[in-house]
Amino acid sequence: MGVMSMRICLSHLQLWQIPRPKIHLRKSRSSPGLYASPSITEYRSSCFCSQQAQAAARGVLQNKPMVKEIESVGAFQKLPMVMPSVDILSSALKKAKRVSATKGISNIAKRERNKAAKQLDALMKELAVPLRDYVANFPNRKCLHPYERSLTELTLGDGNYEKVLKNVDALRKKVVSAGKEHASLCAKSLSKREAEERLSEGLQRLEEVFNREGKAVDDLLNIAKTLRAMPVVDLETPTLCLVGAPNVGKSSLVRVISTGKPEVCNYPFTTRGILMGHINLGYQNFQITDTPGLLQRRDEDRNNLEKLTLAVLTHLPTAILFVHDLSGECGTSPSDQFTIYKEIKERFSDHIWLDVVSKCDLLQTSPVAYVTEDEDSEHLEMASYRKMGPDGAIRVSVMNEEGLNELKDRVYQMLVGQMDRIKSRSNEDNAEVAT
Ligand SMILES: Nc1nc2c(ncn2[C@@H]2O[C@H](COP(=O)(O)OP(=O)(O)OP(=O)(O)O)[C@@H](O)[C@H]2O)c(=O)[nH]1
Ligand SMILES: [Mg+2]
Repeated sequence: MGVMSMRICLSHLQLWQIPRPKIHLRKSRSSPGLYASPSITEYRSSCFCSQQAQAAARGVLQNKPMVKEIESVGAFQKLPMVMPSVDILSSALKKAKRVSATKGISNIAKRERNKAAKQLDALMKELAVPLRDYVANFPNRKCLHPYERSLTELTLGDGNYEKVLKNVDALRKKVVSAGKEHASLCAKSLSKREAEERLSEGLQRLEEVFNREGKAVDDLLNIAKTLRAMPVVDLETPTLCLVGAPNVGKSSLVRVISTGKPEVCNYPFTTRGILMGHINLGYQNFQITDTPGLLQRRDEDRNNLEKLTLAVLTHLPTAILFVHDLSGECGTSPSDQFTIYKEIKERFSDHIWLDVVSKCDLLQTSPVAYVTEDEDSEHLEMASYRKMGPDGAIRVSVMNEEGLNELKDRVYQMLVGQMDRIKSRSNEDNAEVAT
């Protein structure tokens, strides 16, 4: 298919970003349906019986996987809907207060203590059951696809996911214990008045417990919201990932090779998250991701934005479009970009790869030399890199449109190559299953 005849349209963009105060970021429309992945492995059945739920809950809390390792993504889109703690409490109180005494008890004191015990029991269950279900139905982080596991760590902080689930379960236990204690006191009341007083004490105590520690539920609600907003990626769809130092022109190229409109600005780390786009080429679907820039430094010193880029490259089968800016404009010297490039290339040597020298409108005479560059360097590879980029790199400019058609052609070839890899991998998997 000729590139000119291709209809490249980014029909959907999803962006997850680490917030930076004061800077307005455009967020594109989302339509998660477009990403429905046929390959998503169910990690839990839609109907969870109570025993299964409890077993799974124990698994989460003891950090033990209850099911086999999940090899696909999409878990965040299946997280249970969590109700705000105030809503759980007010709905539970309403339901509990509607509970009446068992029919046929004629003794007033007996009837009253029966009603009081039943109301407290109902309140305890109305509060505890949703908490138990949340703990059971949030997946064990160890069962997540490694990409989603990394996102959880980078977004929520290490261990916070489990910590919040533990707090929710601790609240559930306190509710159950307080509920049982007060229901049993009610059942022992000797008069109508005593039963009424014990009921009121019990309701108050359960309310206090829930109000004091209900924040755990709200924390869980926020976790679910954050995770659900993460970009959805389909592992069976070929994906192109733009990588390079900050400010080299990655997002500008995404805007050119698709109709996606990530923000472009002349400062580093404009892109603050993984932007996932969807490209339609004729009848074929491809994905494109724009990532935050990488600096030349050790992994331990990298910020979460850089870690996010590395998580994509490590865990998703993407083709890489590595962008080099030799113009001196981006703020990272060519020699530093060379070091980053060598490191990333070595680490991800098995990925389908294309090098692009960007902003070539600024390179028409000769590349701008950095004062820090050693012009007499004997390092030939480096010297050649400074002028031309890596061997085989194509030169492009979004300003004067130089090289863009070749770029689109090459991107298409890469994505088709990626598609072949996905197919042959899935054939191998099928063959393995058959033997
Ligand atoms: N002259 C020229 N400027 C360009 C070209 N491509 C991008 N730029 C400029 O370079 C700057 C950075 O572009 P972005 O596309 O935001 O770069 P990025 O790599 O996505 O940056 P981060 O998201 O911060 O890592 C912007 O000011 C662009 O206008 C080009 O081909 N020629
Ligand atoms: Mg960008």
